[in-house]
Amino acid sequence: MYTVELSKENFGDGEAVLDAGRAAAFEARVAADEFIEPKDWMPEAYRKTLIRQISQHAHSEIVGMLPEGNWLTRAPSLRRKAILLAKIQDECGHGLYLYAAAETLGVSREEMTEALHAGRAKYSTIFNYPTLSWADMGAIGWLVDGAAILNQVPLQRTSYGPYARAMVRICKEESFHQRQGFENMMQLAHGTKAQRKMAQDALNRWWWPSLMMFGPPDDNSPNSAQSMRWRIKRDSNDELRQKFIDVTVPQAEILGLTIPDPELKWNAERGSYDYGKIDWEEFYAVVRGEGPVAKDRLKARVAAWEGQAWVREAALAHAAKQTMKAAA
Ligand code: FAQ
Repeated sequence: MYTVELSKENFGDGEAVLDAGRAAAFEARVAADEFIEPKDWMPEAYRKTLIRQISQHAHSEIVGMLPEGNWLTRAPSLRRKAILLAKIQDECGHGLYLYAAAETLGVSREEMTEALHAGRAKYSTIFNYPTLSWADMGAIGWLVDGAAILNQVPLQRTSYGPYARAMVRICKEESFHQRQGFENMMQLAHGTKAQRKMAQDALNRWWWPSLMMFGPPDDNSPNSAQSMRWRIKRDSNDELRQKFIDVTVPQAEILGLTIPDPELKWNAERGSYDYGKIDWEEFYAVVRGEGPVAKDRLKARVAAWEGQAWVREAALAHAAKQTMKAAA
C-alpha cells in the first residue's frame, strides 16, 4: 500500500516536471521560429486556440462561397462566369486545406461542421452581407480578398506547420482573386455612367465591413496577446487594418472611386492614412449572428450538409468495399 501511494505521488510530480520541461522546450522552439508539428508536444491551450482559429478560417472560406455563388448564373459574359467559377472553387479548396490542417490537431471535420451549424463556431462577419449587384463581385475580389491576403501573408509564418503550409498556396490564389476583382472594378469604373455608379455603390457598401474583417481594435482583442506570444498571429488587428487602408486608398484613386470616409486623410507624420470611426456596434451585432443575411447563410450551409449526406454515405460505402476487396 505504502509503495503504491509513494509511486503515485512520484508519478504526479514526475508528470509536472516533465510538463514544465516540455512547455519550456515548446516556448523555446516557438521563440526560435521553428514550426510546431502535429506529433510534437504542445500546451492544450495552444491546441485549442489553433482549432478555434483554423476552423473559423475554414468555415469562412466555405460560407464565403455563398455571396459570390449568388451571381454565377448572372455573370455578364462567359469569361466573367469562368473566372468567378474558378475563384469560388478555389475558396472551396481553401476550406478543405484548412479543415485538414485543423484535423491534425485531433478534431474531426464532423465536429467542426457541427459547431458551425450549432452556432458555437464563428465565420468572418464579411459574409453576412448581401451581394446586391454585379459590381459586388468586383468589390469582394478587390476588397475582401485584398483584406484576406494582408491577414494571411503573415500566417504563412504562423508557428503551426500544417496551418503555415496551407497558407502558402492559399495566398497565391488569393492574389489572383484580388487582381480579378480589381480588374472587374476597373472595367466598371471606366464603363458607362450606370456601371460607374454601380461600382461606387459597391465600394460604399463593402468598405466598412472589409475594415471589420481584421477583428476588434487591439485594446479590445482578448485573444491577441497570447496568440502573438505563441506566434500564431504575427501582426495585430489594427496593424493589418492600417496596412490595408494604406495600400487600398491609392487603388481607389486609380479607379477614380471615392472611399466613403470623409475623415480619411494622409498623415505625413505617421506615413499612413488617418481614418474615421468604425461602427463597432455593428461589428459585434454581426459577430452575434445578427448580420443582414446571417440566418440565410447558416440555413444554406445546413441544407447543403443534410441534403448531401447521401454523397458522404456513398463515398464511405465505396471505400469500405475497396478495403474489403483489397483484403480478399
Ligand atoms: N468575424 O481576440 P480577437 C476570406 C471574433 S477568409 C467574425 O481579435 P483573434 C477568404 C474572434 O473570433 C476570412 N468573428 O480574435 C475569402 C473572437 O471570438 P472567439 C477569414 C470575428 O482570433 C474571400 C472575438 O471576435 N480569415 O475572406 C472577427 O485573435 C472571399 C475577439 O477577436 C481568417 O479567419 C470577424 N471578422 O483575431 C473567401 C483569418 N474578428 O473566437 C471567400 C485567420 C474577430 O474568441 C470570398 N483568422 N472575431 O469566440 C485570424 O487572423 C483571426 O482569427 C482574426 C481574429 C484576425 C479574424
